Amino acid sequence: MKDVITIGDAMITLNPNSTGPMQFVNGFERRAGGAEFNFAIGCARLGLETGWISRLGADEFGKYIKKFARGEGIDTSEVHLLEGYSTSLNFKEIQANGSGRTFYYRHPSPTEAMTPSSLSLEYFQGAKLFHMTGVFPAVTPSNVDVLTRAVTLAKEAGLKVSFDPNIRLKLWSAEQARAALLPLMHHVDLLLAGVEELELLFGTSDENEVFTIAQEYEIELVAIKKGDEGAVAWYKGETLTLPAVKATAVVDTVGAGDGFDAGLIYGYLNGYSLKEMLTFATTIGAMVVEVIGDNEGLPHLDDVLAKLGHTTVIER
Ligand code: KDG
Repeated sequence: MKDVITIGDAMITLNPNSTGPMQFVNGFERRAGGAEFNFAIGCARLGLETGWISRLGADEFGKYIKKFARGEGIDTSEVHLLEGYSTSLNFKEIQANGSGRTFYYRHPSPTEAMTPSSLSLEYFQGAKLFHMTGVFPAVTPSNVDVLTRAVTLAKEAGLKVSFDPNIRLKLWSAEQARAALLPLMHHVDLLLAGVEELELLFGTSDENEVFTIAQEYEIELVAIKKGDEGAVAWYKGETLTLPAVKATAVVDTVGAGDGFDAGLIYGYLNGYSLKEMLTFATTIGAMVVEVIGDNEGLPHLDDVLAKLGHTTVIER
């Protein structure tokens, strides 16, 4: 029985082997990434039974990504390799401080072959939570209808719905994002967003205003991710602000938000208190930025428990 289901594109990620402007990078390492794919890996490493719905090209890269997901223990029965499509690519630029830019080669994305009827109610039945992000509908306009169908099926099957807007302005405009994402907000139980995304969606990132808007949408939990300033969350009438967990070294910030989401949802599904949930999520976010790659730093459950001082690691 699955705990968590998500839907999204995945890409071969080309990680630069030197920092600085991408046009001067001479070598890249082949890895894999994609917001929802990273999230699925994060959940699986924490021990959640995770299903990922996607389409990849029937090429060497598609085969690699599907095997990678399977190797992480993710259910890939709804990941199909399609002839006539190339698996998407993502070239990364990384600055010396770990921040960076992304250069996508994902048009057309194999996920554009999906239609609402590609989804079945059975796949959602028995699961606990459906996680969606703003990347999947941004990749191709027809994915908005697919996502709407997915969230409708999830609700019909009684799942909670979590949503990370993950707004990528390289993929669509702010207006397009608002038009597609705001109608989905009525289905959302957990909103996990960055400050700029809240500004873009709601016209404010003021915490009290955001929490009031969330109540109008009947959202149960809101977590605002503030990067190195930590996070603030609101749940069952309680508001909590936590400082960022200090990373030993910030080498690559991509994927931290996906790790945060996986951690928060792990805590939510395991009945954690707000403080425990947010601590777990921010700790994972900090662990991700210490490792190069979009998902290589996503920890296993034991690693997080050790980092939080709940267990000890025997190294030799
Ligand atoms: O959240 C991490 C993702 O941003 C990265 O793995 C790939 O940019 C990406 C995307 O659009 O999914």
